[in-house]
Amino acid sequence: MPGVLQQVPIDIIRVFSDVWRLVINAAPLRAVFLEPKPPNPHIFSLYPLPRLGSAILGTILRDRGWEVRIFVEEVAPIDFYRVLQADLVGISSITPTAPRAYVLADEIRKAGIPVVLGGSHVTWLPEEGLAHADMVVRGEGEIPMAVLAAHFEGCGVGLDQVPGLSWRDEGRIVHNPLPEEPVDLNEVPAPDLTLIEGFVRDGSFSGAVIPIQTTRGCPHNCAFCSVTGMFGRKLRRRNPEIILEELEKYRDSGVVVFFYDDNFTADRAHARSICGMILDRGLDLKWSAQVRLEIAQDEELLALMRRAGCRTLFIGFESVNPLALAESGKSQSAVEMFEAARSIRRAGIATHGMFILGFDSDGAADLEATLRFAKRSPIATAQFLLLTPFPGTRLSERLEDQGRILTRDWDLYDTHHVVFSPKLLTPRQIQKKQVRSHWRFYSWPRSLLNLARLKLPRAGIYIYARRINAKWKRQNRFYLKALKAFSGKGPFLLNPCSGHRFEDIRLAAEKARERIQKRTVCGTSKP
Ligand code: B12
Repeated sequence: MPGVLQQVPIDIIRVFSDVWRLVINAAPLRAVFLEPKPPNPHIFSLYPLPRLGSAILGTILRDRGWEVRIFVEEVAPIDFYRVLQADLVGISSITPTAPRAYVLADEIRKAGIPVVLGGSHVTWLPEEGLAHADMVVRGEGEIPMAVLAAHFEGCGVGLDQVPGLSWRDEGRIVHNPLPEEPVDLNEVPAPDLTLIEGFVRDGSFSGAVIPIQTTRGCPHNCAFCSVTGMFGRKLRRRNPEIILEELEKYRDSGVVVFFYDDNFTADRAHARSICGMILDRGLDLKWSAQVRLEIAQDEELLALMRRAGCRTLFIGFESVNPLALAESGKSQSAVEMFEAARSIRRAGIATHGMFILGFDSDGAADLEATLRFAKRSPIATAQFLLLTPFPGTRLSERLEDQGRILTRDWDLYDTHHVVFSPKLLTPRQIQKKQVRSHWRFYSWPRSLLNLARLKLPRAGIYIYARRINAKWKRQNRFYLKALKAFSGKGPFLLNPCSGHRFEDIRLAAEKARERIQKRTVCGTSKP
């Protein structure tokens, strides 16, 4: 890792550390990584997908001789016996999973085990993370983790030498500078997914969705996205040879690959050479990827992608409201969006459309128009997400300045709860619209139509989406009731003009829950 070599002679430290551990005949150090589960179900719960962070960092430590185990809660439950035997516990968090990450960190720290937090939430709020953990890694974790490992291996590396680390030095919080250079992706080991508990079943990956990254960074800078802040605007590519080596591991294994790039075709030549190599080597793989709309104009590349195994493309359409599109920094029209979905379907690839509700220019009619578009266009599956001001984004800064953030209950930051004050609608109106959009997109007639057309996997997704929607509504019964009260329409008599903020909604929801539970105990109401 060239960036590190300029700051710490890592290779020398590593050799020294290996020899030292041999001399003292030390047992290997043990690390456990945790990826906490989100508080609410979402459409992807059908396919438990780990993020790559823990797997990559775990592989780096394993290559240094550590014993590593990774628990991704959506894949398998955490084995706390293993956790309590660890010399270091790393916890990966995004905003909606931060509260659970903190609960886990508090408990593990109580047992005297050092905890380091990382990921796209604590990167922006390291002080918050340090209230629960010993250390926080900001930004990319590869370089910091390698140096931190050397620290734990006892070879004289101080915490002050770990780039990107936030930590406490005699009670004072210190934020070490970030690595001088972003990590060279060709130096990062391919993540060993067998380190993830429960990901391999009976020695096989069959049926799993395999995450692979071919690029990092995004040249665009959408106001609501935290990727550029984390990974930079410069696109970094992995050498196609290395990617193919990774793909070869899954030859004939019946897996589906999901390319985790923010835009798989950001560099079309790169995407083309990966597809070409998949075909040249006769790899019979099925895969999906996230792309931007423009790719649909390149029919040749679409056809090549299809031949190389592409089955679904995930596209951020965001909205059909031109003002909302301008707000999100996307220059695309509804006609172009429709045409794009049609070209992709013509190429034999399905489109998963991602829409965002809640831009400042979004009125009820705009949200309705977006839903209608989604239903009429050749989009196979869709998600309607609420605009969410994730820490570290321009959107979050703007709404904060305007005093429009309603809550910092991070578990509500899952794009399925309204967490800020929309401009043209009430929180309840927009929340209702989001829930209804899913019901109407995944309606029974549309589900049955897929069944009738023998599109069985798609029909399965529709039925699953309906179940998830129903589960979400059940789990959020009190939240929805309180939201109603907040809008002056429910029995709780909260006056929305009296400066009540979102915390009141939570409080009202809690009270309602207690009241209903009491009634249930007395037998006056059904549970
Ligand atoms: C794949 C993916 C998914 C998958 C799998 C998700 C999962 N298991 O969480 C699916 C499609 C299900 C999904 C869903 C969602 N996602 Co998503 N997703 C991604 C994506 C595209 C790739 C993740 C990845 O593996 N990246 C590559 C690896 C290498 O990065 P990494 O895991 O962050 O790890 C690096 C650092 O963060 C750090 N690090 C990470 N963990 C740790 C731990 C330690 C101890 C240390 C030291 C360092 C460290 O070091 C790592 C190596 O450099 C990212 C965008 C992106 N480019 O990262 C969005 C992203 C993570 N998703 C995001 C969001 C908002 C969501 C959703 C809430 C909404 C949605 N879009 O549907 C849901 C919620 C899911 C959930 N778990 O609650 C946001 C998170 C923002 C935030 N602040 O929380 C991101 C960043 C996208 C964005 N546009 O901003 N997602």
